[in-house]
Amino acid sequence: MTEPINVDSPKSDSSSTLHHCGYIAVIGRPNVGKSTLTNALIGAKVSIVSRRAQTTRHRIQGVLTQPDAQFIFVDTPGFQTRHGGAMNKMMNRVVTQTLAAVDVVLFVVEAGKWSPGDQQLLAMLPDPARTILVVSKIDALKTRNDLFSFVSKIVAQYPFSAVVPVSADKNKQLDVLLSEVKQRLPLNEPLFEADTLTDRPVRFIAAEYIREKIFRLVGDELPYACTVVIEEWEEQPQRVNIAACVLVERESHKPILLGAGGSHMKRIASEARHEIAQLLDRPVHLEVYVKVRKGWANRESSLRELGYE
Ligand SMILES: Nc1nc2c(ncn2[C@@H]2O[C@H](COP(=O)(O)OP(=O)(O)OP(=O)(O)O)[C@@H](O)[C@H]2O)c(=O)[nH]1
Ligand SMILES: [Mg+2]
Repeated sequence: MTEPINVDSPKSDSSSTLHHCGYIAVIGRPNVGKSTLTNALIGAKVSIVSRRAQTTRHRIQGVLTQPDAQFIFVDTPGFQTRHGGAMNKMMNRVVTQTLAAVDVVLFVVEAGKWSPGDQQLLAMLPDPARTILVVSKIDALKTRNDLFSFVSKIVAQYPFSAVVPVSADKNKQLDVLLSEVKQRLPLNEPLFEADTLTDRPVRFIAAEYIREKIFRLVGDELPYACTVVIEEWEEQPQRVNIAACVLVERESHKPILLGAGGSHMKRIASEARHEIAQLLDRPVHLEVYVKVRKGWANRESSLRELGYE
């Protein structure tokens, strides 16, 4: 399938000499590929990715600027209702607030994998005229034959204004998606400088890169018990010195995160340092400590203090 399935596409763009600019929410249940898609659309890694559900915890804007349009994608945490707790409530709140505040909504579902979580989100979608169904990970499908029936069942329940199957990994159909989005963006002057990639400061992205390595390299529940705080950031002409602290919830988490002889933590720090150096385009000295802060994820007040919304 190479063409988008247009249910009710707007007329061809007669205002192409005018400038489009607006906010586009990227929403979906956990793990459907929202952050991978956001990064692929803007061509930079502003949002971290892992094979675990609920990797993204914040609203993160990724900005793409073209001569006649500025796309401000808003990556969001995966919406879920299975687990309670202050952190999950906060993450879901980010999704509902984002939905109410954007010009276009990309509802991302994984090709061939419809679940009750998708069904719940479908019921929360706003105005169909500004909502696009994005079917992700089409490269992972064994056969494309099932895609049409998968999509038919979804569009029977909600009148999406367009349907675009994509592969963010293989860069498939992202240009088609951008063109569908652009037609739905309001006419506005750009809000960001042309070279801006995100609304988040580099310190935030650096802390996220460290958290990503924890999500990728440490098993089980531990990643969910961790958050990363940048404690020092010293810019020197030749390099940047960074000290970061990983907060864990219990004393027993510490040795698991460190690994035998500190081996886990060495690998986490080394992979993160490499990636932060690429981001800053300068050598980086990175030290990572581990501290216990009991119940940091279960109190609204400590979440806010740690930079969660
Ligand atoms: N085959 C394939 N895998 C993908 C694609 N996009 C994402 N993935 C994989 O899907 C998993 C989840 O990707 P994320 O981008 O972190 O998903 P997410 O929706 O942001 O997840 P949360 O933030 O946890 O809600 C990772 O293992 C990705 O590598 C794709 O286009 N093709
Ligand atoms: Mg994500």
